Amino acid sequence: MTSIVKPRSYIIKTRFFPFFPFRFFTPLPMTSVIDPSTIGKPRRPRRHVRTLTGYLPDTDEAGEAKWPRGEEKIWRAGTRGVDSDVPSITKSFVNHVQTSLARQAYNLDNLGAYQAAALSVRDSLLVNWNDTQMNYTRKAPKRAYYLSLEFLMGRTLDNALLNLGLKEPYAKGIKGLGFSIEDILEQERDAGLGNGGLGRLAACYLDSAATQELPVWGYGLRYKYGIFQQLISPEGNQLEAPDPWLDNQNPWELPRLDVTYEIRFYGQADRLNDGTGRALWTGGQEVLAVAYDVMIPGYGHRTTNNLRLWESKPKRGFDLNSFNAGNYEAAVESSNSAAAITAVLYPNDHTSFGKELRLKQQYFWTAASLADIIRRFKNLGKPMTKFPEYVAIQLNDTHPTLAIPELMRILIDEEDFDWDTAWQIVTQTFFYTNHTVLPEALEKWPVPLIEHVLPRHLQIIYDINLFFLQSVERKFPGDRDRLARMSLIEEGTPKQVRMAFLACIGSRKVNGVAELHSDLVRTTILKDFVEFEGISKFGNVTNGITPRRWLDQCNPELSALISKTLKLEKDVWLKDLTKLEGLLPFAEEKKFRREWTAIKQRNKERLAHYVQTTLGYTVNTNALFDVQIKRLHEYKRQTLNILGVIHRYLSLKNMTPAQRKKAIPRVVFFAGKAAPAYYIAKLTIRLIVNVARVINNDPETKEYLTLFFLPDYSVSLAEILIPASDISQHISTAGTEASGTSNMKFCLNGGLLLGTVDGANIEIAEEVGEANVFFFGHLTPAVEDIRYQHLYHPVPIETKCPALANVIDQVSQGLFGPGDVYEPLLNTIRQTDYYLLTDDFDSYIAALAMVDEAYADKEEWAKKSIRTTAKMGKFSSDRAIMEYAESYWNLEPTPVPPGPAL
Ligand code: 26V
Repeated sequence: MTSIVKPRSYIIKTRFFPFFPFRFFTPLPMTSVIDPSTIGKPRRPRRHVRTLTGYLPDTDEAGEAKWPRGEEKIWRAGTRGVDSDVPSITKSFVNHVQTSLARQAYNLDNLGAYQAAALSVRDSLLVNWNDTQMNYTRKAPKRAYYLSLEFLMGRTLDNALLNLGLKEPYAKGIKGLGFSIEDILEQERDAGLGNGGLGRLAACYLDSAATQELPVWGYGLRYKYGIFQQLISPEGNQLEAPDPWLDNQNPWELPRLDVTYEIRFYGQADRLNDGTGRALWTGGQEVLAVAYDVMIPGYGHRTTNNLRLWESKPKRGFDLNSFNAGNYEAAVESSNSAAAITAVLYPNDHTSFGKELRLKQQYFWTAASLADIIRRFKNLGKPMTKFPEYVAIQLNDTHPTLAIPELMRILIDEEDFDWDTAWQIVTQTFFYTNHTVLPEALEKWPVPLIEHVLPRHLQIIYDINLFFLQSVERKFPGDRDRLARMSLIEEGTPKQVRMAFLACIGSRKVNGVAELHSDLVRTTILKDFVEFEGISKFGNVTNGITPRRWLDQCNPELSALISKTLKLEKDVWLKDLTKLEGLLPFAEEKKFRREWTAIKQRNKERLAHYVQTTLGYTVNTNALFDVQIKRLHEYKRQTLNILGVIHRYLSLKNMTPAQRKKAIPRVVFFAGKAAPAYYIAKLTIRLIVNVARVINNDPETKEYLTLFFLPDYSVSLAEILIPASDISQHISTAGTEASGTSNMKFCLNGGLLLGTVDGANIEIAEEVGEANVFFFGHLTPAVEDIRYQHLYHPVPIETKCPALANVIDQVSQGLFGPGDVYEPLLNTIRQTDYYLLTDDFDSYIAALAMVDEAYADKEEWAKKSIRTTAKMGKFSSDRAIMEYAESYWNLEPTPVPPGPAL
C-alpha cells in the first residue's frame, strides 16, 4: 500500500477571532489554509486573561472581596421564580468562577467567563426544572416523549437567557465585571447532534413544547462527537474533522449517574413453548445506558422540560479474567465496544446503509428510553393496560422504530401479556412522522443482521408480520401481489425489514411534514396501508420553527422594530406569531419601509464582516444577497444553482461595460455539508469553490457577481446568514423535499423565496401570496413521466436546453480548473438527469431574471419583504406542536403554578 503525502498547504487550520466589541461583528471560529498538523484538533481560542472588575486579588478590610459598584435595580422576571437582580447575578457568577471553575477572579478569560455565566444561568434553570418535574409528578398528566436520534440544538446560553427573561440583567452584571455579553456568547460551541432539518426540527419542537407548557420530554443519544467539522482544501475538496464538542466541559447537561439501564445485544432467544408466546433472551453483550439531562426552558414562564440523552458505558470496567490471564487487549476490548455505541453521530442523511453500529445505536437508545418511560409510568401505580392513556411516543422518522418490537418484548416476555393485548397497547402508544419519500432514505435492515444483534426482536417482527398479513389476507383475499408489497419483509438476498411499514402498522397515527408531502406519503409509499387501514390514520402536520431563536435571537433589531410597530411586548407576539399580520398596513408607509430596509442592510453588513474576517474577501453590501444553505444533495439541486451562477457570469462577460452597468449586482452564498461518502455532492462543493475563485477575481465582472462557499455550516452560522438574505433558494425537484424549514426562517426574517412548487414552499406561498414568491419548474405530477422520457426517449441537452449545454461545456473545457474532474457530476445531468436539471433550467433562469427585475424597485421589494414576514404566523413551531398535542397525543398544557418552589 502506498501512503499519500499531502502537500503542506493541503490542510486547514482553525483560526480564532476572540475579541470583537459587538456580537454581530464577531465571527464564528473559521477555517483557512495553514498548517497540516492541526487537522482534527479541537478549536482552541487564544486566552485573554483578565481580572473581574472590582475583584482584585486583595480583599477588603473584612477579608471579603469587594462587590462592584452597587447595581440595585431589581429586574423583574414575572413569575419565573429565579434571582433576577444584578447583584445576585453578579454574586452567583463570581461564586462559580471561584468554586465550580476553581479560578481566581483576577485570572479569567472569555471562555471561563462563559462557563461561569452558563453555570449561573443553569442554577436558575434548575429551580424551574425541578419545580416543573415535581409539578408533573404531582399532577400526573398524560406525557409525550419525542424520540429522535438527532437534536441540533446549536448554542444554549443566549436562548436560556431569553427564555428566562434574564438577558438584560446578565448583560449588565457581566459588563459590570469588565466583560461583554456578546463576547461571552460567542465562546459557546454549537451542540451539533444532528445532520440537518430533521434534527433542528426536533430542537424547535422542544422549545415550543416547553413554551406551550406541555409535558413533553425528548430522548436522544449523547454523541461524544457531533456532526463533523467541515474543512475546505485549496482544491475545493470537503475534508472532515471530528467535532469534540464535549472537550470543554458542557455546562448544560446534568449527568445522572444513578439513572442507568442494562441493554443487551446478541445472545440467543429461546421460545418457551408454554403456550404463552414468551421467550427467554440470554447471553450476548450487556452495556450500560447512563442518562444525561438537558434542561429545556419554555419562553416567558417557568415550565422547563427535559431532554434525556443516553451515553453508553461498559457494564463492568473491563474483563478481569482476560486481564488476569495477561491478555490486556481482550480485557479492554468489550469496554471499548460498549463506549463505541454513542461515540459518533452518523453523518448521513437520506441514505440507508445497514451498518451494525447504527443498528446498535438505535436499539440502545430505544431500549433505554422505553425502560425509563415504563419505570416512570409504573410510579403512577396504574396497570400497564392504561399505558396509552398516560404515554404517547412520537417516532421521529423510522430511526426509533425498534421501540415497537421492544415494547412488545417487554409486554409479552416480562409483563406476561398475551399477544393481542400487548399489540393493542403498542398500537395505541406510538405515533410515526415520516420525513422523506425518497426511496434511498427509507430505512431497511438486513434480516441476518437483526437476527444476529437482536434475535428476540426478529422473532417478534416475524410474528407481527404474520398476524398483519393474515389480516390483510382477510380483507383482500387471494391478492398475493398486495401481500408481497405490504410485507414487513422485502424478499431478496438478503431479506430486509422495511422499517417504515413497521412504524406505520405499529402506530396509532402517521403523518407527513407538509401538505404535499403528506399527500405523497398517502398516495405512494404507504398507499396500500391507506387502503387497508383507512385514510383517517394518515394526517399532516406542517413543520414549524421557533420564532424565539429564528427571529428574536438572530435578528434582535427586527424584533425590536416589530414590537415597537405593533405596540406589543415581544412576549406577546413571540407566543402568538399570527400577530405579525398587524405589520401589513405598515408596508404602505415609507418611513417604516426605510427602517425595515435599514435593518436588513445592517444584517448584510454583519454577514459581510463575517466573510471579510474569515475568508478575507470584501463583500459588496449594495448587492442583492442570494443564499442557499442546506445539506448538499442532488435532490436539493445546488448544482442547478451553481450552473445558474455560471450562466449569469457568462452573460455578464458577453455584455458591453455599458450593458453591465444596468445589471443588478448579486452576491451568492452557499453553505452546507456533504455526507463524507457522497461523491457527487462533494464534487458539487468543489465546483462551487472553484467557480468562486474564478468569478471573484475577474475584474470585469466582480462588481456584479461574486460567490462564496462558507465552510462548516452550523446553526450559529445560519443565525448570521438568514437575517442577511434578500432571496433564498429552495429549488428541489418537485416532490422531493418533504417540507424544508429554512425556507420558513428566511421568510420570517423578510427574505423572499425563490423555489420550486415543493414541500412547505407551497404553503408559504399560500400564506404570503404568490406575488411575493418566485416559483419555477415542473410540478410534482409531471416528474415521473419526465424521468421515463429521459430513460426511453432522451433528447440531447444541446437541443433541449442550449443555455445549459453551453454552461456544461465551459465547465468541461476547463474554465474553472481541470474539466475532467467534474465529468462524473456533469454526466449525471447528461445521462439520466434524475433530478430534472435539463427540464427546469430555462424556467430557473427566467425566475432569477424576475428576481432582478423586482429587486430593481426597492420600494416594492421592501413591501414584499414586510408582507412576507407579516404572513408567517402559521409557521411557528408553537402551532405545529399544539397540533401534535391536540390531534395526536391528546395532551393538555400543565402549567407550573407561580410562586416559590413547590
Ligand atoms: C435518514 C437516514 C437514512 C439512514 C441513514 C441515516 C439517516 C439519517 C437521517 C435520515 C432522515 C432523512 C429525512 C430527513 O432528514 N428529512 C428532512 O426532514 C425535515 C424535517 O421534517 C424536512 O424539512 C426536510 O424536507 C426533510 O428532507
